[in-house]
Amino acid sequence: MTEQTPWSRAEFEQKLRDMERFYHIKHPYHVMMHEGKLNKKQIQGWVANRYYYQINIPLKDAAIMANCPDRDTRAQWIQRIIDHDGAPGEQGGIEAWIQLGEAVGLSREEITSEQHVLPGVRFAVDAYVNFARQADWHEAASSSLTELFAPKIHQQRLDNWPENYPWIATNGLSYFQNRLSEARRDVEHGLRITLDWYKTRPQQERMVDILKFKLDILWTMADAMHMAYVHEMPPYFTVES
Ligand code: AHQ
Repeated sequence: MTEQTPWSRAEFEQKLRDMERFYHIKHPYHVMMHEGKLNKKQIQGWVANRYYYQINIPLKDAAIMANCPDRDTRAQWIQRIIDHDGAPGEQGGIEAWIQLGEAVGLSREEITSEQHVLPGVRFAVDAYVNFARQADWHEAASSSLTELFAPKIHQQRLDNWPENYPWIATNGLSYFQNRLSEARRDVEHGLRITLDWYKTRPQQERMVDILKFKLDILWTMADAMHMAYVHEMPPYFTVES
């Protein structure tokens, strides 16, 4: 069978943007969050579990850099680590996430202990970090492109949390505010790497599969939280303690 002709650069980008239909903004947990239907425990559970995702992003990005021989790419990619870990003496995204945790009523120790992290969340996040460690660096870089769709979900939280969750101190929302610009900048770089790298049609189709893998990670994290905090069926809920 003859190989299909590659998509043009514009067609390829559109194929990636069409994957938005699978983004976790559509997950019932995030729909309930958007509609103001989550209670304090469910919000706290989400923040405590997403902490594990946030502290693993710098490890994921460092894995990409460790596999990347291109100095210019590394010089730009390192900003992602700085955004999360913070420049020396500055608060970074992880610290801002802990601030969000305190704003929703969790203690710093409760967040950083990872005591609330659900197995399903841990497995999904670890799958992302392990993919970044083992995959070609271009593929690992491309997998960050779920952030094509992130500004919308961050803006949603900024727009409706103050009204839907007035009990959350607004200084906790600074993480989402910062990600608006950081995500847009990261996507510009990640998209350029991606559109330049995948040339043949099979390679382009592979990239769509990689993006779906990352979308699966985000959806699975929300699934674990939905089972535990909405259906009140956390792991081993049927086992007598
Ligand atoms: O806060 C998020 C973040 O720092 C990142 C890094 C990026 C990546 O490298 O995969 N993806 C990402 C995302 C963050 N927040 C998620 C949200 O819904 O709050 C969205 C998520 C993403 O779309 O991948």
